Amino acid sequence: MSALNSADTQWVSDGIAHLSTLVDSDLPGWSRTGFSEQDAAARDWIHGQMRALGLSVSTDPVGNVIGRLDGQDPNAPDIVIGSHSDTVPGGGRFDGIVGVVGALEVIRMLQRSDVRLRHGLRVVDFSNEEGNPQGVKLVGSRAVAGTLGAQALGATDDEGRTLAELMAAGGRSPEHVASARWDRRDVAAYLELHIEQGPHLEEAGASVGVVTRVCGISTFALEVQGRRDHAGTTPMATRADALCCAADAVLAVQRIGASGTDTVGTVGAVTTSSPLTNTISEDARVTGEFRSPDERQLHELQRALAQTVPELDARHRTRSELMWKTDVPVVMDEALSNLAIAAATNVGHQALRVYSGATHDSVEMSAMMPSAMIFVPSRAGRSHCPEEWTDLVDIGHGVDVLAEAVRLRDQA
Ligand code: HGY
Ligand code: MN
Ligand code: MN
Ligand code: MN
Repeated sequence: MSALNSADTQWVSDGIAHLSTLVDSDLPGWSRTGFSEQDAAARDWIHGQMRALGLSVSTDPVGNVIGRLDGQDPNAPDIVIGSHSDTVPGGGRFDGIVGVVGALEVIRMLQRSDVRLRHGLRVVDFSNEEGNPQGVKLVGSRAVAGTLGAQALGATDDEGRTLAELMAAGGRSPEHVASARWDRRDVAAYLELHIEQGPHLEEAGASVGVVTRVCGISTFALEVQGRRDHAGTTPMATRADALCCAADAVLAVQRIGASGTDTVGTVGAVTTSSPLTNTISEDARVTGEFRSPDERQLHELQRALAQTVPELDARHRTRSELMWKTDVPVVMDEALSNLAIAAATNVGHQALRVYSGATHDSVEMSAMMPSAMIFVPSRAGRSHCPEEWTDLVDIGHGVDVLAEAVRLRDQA
């Protein structure tokens, strides 16, 4: 049994509801993209909530909002909890947000229960976990881990705007990214509460999950070079139609993504510089990704697409170039995950071990300290869409487990 009283689910619900009003009404769903004015407003609100809870609060140069509750032992490294409050465009109300508001409620539970931790406790709302038009994910947690370098800050979108320019336009100071980096000697363990965003907990009837590993992601861009010709006069048998080659590549990604265990393949966009019906497309760009919880399988998927592209070029008389960026799967810390499972037991839940098909800030935190994740179910396994939903009672269970895991880790 835990020494902590249960989460105040009404307060958590009110917090989630308030954040769902800080969105871009021009976009569908609940949209609060990184470095937008809505993102800044949400981070200001979270900064204020942390201050109201008596935490020492700072917002770093990339927009991470960090609150800290002193521990009894000033020499003990901090325990870290948190997630992200930004969303994908057209996203939902719970992805990341449950972990941020839930972490604030953990502070309130400790205060209500008059429990004083030995370790300091940091609560973090990581900046821009979801990525941006420049294609860089986990921006805030990478800055904290020291892996947000010049190449990432210089990444450009289709109009040539860099990530650093996007950040500066959002009121951040990318030129000071180095000062966002934490010293790993100051932190002891990271615990993140997050919605599963998949179907496994709901299918198993489990109220709580503990994550074994976070999927690896291989992101690709396929540049296809065809030949510009007249659409009316060029025989079908002699064309070098870049868009037709791209279309075959899209279907190949779907086929290859379905070829392994727990593997997925997704195309985000197909673009061409000549979107004309009276001219055969001379170029096409296909962007997408493969994911797998298993690194060997992830490389298998990459190899399969790399082998398919020359066949497509032969069929369409095109020339293609395939470029990759791969983040390998990350295994969550075994001891901390076992502690999270014990915490779930203490508060009356049997946690199910599941892998995460989504990536998370815990990937970057894993490079700095032992990290573990607690999942709560997603209705119909849906996320990154307006239909994203998690019942408040499940969110409350997740917060109870997170709080108890903090208490257990503090005593470890
Ligand atoms: O892509 C992801 O899995 C994360 O939600 N950004
Ligand atoms: Mn998320
Ligand atoms: Mn997400
Ligand atoms: Mn994520």
